[in-house]
Amino acid sequence: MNNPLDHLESLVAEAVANTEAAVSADELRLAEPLLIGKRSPFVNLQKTLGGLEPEERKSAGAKLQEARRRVEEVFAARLAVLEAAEKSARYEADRLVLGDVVPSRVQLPLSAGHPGVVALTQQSLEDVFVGMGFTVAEGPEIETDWYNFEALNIPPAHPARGMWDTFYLDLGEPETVLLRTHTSPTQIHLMEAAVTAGTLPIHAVMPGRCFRRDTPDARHLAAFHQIEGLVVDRGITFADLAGVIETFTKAYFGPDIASRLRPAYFPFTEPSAEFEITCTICRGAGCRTCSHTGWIELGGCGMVDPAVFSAVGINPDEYSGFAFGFGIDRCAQMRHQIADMRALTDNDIRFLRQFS
Ligand code: FA5
Repeated sequence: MNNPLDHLESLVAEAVANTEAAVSADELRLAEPLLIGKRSPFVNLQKTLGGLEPEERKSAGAKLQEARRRVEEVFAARLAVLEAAEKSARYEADRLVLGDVVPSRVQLPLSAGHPGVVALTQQSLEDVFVGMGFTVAEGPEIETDWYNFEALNIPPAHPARGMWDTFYLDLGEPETVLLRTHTSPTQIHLMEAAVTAGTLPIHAVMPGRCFRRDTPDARHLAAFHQIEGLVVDRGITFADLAGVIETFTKAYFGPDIASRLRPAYFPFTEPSAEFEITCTICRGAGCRTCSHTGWIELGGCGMVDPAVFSAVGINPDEYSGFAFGFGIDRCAQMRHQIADMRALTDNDIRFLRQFS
């Protein structure tokens, strides 16, 4: 008896040719049952396999499935092409052309908008630090694992990775490309560039957007902003760091707001500290925003760990340095006494207008 799959290849070729000949997505969808669906030759052939010996039936079944899958792939690709072409044709047809828009005779008051409170805060922070002799630099929001973690002395599987709940991107090897969880990777870019160009020392601040899988609440957002600081020079000590933090706090928040450093742990600084200021909402009395402690954590800081210097090729016997990083949204919140940080992203015009 003839093998029922003798003509399989020509059936595939015919189905592919018919699929590719379709000129509209609707035409292709209508033809689906005949090409790959219930009324297709593949389904008819499947029924004829019952007469074969069990072993033969198994291999013929697999061949048939494979052939049908090939046609299904062509079908899906053709449908995607036709749908995309129809969509752009629709957009093109909807485009407004000169003459479609008739000038209104009603005079509307036009508002040009203005920078939001976070952008304004970033500008004032930059101004304070530029006034103290820092330059301003920026780094990418998408980083590799090396810049966000490894060069900062956080190797794969290190428990400190748990300090940052990361959004990974589906690019390259799994968990190698991510949305930066802090602005600290910009320190690495800056030090690498200074080593290459031979332009050490560094006195820079680096503002920018960061991303974490944090549940938004009164003090957290999933997309927020930090400003990083880095000083690398000969003879830098912890006293320089404490002096910069204190000078900044007084310059930005005013003389009645105190700052304090508390011992903390960051893998890329040693020793490390947390930098807190008096809660400006309750003036230290305790409220919901500061979890009734009277203090708000602005950020972290410490002396650059020698392991970080080694990762970028700076000799830790010759240079020392300090780094700090704190939340710009948190600063805006404290400066303007905003009880809940989520107000920054609510787009409520009555809230936004206050900061023009
Ligand atoms: C860091 O991100 C370290 N890179 C800071 C650092 C830099 C330490 C240099 C040492 C040397 P931390 O995870 O604590 O540390 O975040 C620092 C600050 O960013 C926080 O204190 C807070 O002000 C702000 N921040 C962190 N997560 C959020 C969030 N989800 N929403 C808003 N602000 C946040």
